[in-house]
Amino acid sequence: MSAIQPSFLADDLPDGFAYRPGLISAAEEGDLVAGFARLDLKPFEFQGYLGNRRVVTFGLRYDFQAGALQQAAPIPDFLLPLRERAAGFAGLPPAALPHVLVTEYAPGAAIGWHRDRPVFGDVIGISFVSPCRFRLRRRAGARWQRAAVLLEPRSAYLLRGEARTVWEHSIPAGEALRYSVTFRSLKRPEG
Ligand SMILES: O=C(O)CCC(=O)C(=O)O
Repeated sequence: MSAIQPSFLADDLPDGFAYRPGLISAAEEGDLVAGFARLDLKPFEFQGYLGNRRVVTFGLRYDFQAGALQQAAPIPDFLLPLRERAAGFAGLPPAALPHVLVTEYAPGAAIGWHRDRPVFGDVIGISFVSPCRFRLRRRAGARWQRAAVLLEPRSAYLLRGEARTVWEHSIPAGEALRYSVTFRSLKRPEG
């Protein structure tokens, strides 16, 4: 495997980004990956374009055409212990994470620069099978300020605060299969 090193320096850490290696054990990872293989994953579709990753959403789903959240199939039982773990990492009750997205990145699949939809609040991502480079950037005048971190299998990251609302993130195409599970809370009403 090529040496991808975490490149955060203390000053570079986006405010609101947290990383936890080893959120789950290798045995738990194996069971979850076996569960992913039974899911009805479909190519990610955005405004008529098909992405090269496959996804399935549970709980609540963001409908890109309607621009709104809609009810999706209930979160499968086998994902509930993982949701508890993700919620504990983020300091939230599990019920505060009503949305879950399972993504399969085949070799060569990537996700481009984006911020998650504003209807969502905190974002917790858990990585499976192989590592990837998680890149972050934000505008700094005419330039981009950039940071990157290695996401190891079985690790979790949290996007909250500026890391969530100001910084964009992306994952370049990898050489090996990777899965991720993304839990999202809902944005709290202003006030
Ligand atoms: O695979 C990941 O961990 C990132 C997923 C992501 O950024 C997204 O689905 O918006």
